[in-house]
Amino acid sequence: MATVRLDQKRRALVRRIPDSYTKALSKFFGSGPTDVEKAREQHLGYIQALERHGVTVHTLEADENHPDCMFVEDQAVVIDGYMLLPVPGHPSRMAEQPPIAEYLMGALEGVQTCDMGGEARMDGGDIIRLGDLFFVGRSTRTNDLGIASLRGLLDTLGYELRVIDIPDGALHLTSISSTPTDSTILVPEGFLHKDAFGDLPDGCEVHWMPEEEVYGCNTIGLPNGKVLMAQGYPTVQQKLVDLGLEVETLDMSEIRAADGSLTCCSIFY
Ligand code: CIR
Repeated sequence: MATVRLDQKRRALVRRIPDSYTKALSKFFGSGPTDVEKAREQHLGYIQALERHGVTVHTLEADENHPDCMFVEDQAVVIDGYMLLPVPGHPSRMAEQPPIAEYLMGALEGVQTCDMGGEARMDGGDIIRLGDLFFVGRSTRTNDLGIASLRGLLDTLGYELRVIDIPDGALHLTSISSTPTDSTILVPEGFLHKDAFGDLPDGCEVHWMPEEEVYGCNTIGLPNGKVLMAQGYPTVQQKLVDLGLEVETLDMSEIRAADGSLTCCSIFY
């Protein structure tokens, strides 16, 4: 999850892939997963990579009634000891949340939870964090009422929130960007205006990548200069190396086939 700072990335929650995964939603990167066993192998590789880099991973059981249940990022937003439970933006994904919320409430001692209500909608995949600055995508999954809920929480915490309109060709803000460090945004050409992120704090920078490497722009930055990214995006990989980061690449083909990126598969808490 992209809503904790790098130094807070010690524990992550993931969820197993159900047999029904071949029915997962897919409209952007992929035309739907076809090989559930391969997806599970790739998911295991992802978990092992997190563990190798010192992250303690807890795995929830799959839910056969919810083909997209492994994309836990969308279901809970953890920020500095608070947890916002969004109403997910796609009707088929609404009932995925209870076991995730229950686990996080148990694991996060004293966590303050905020529920979303009424017509507010949000997928956690529409949020990225750059240090103390937050960005949210206004997308087919996240509406203005959802954004207002998030803003309420961030106002309480004293953090700024900026809204970015997600173009038709993308699912979430995290589908087209990430913050591999607390001062770096990666984003592909061709999706957002050059000034979409506004003026950034001193020392922070947006790095524009080739449009065809959009999927590679979703990365997971970890403490001690480590970063995970998908295999097959050489310009993004070289950029990360040039930034002094130690890159590990993962085969994500069957996750991508369901429009899932790396960050979608975990919640850091
Ligand atoms: C969906 O369409 O909801 C899933 N197939 C993919 C969700 C990806 N999640 C994310 O970008 N945070």
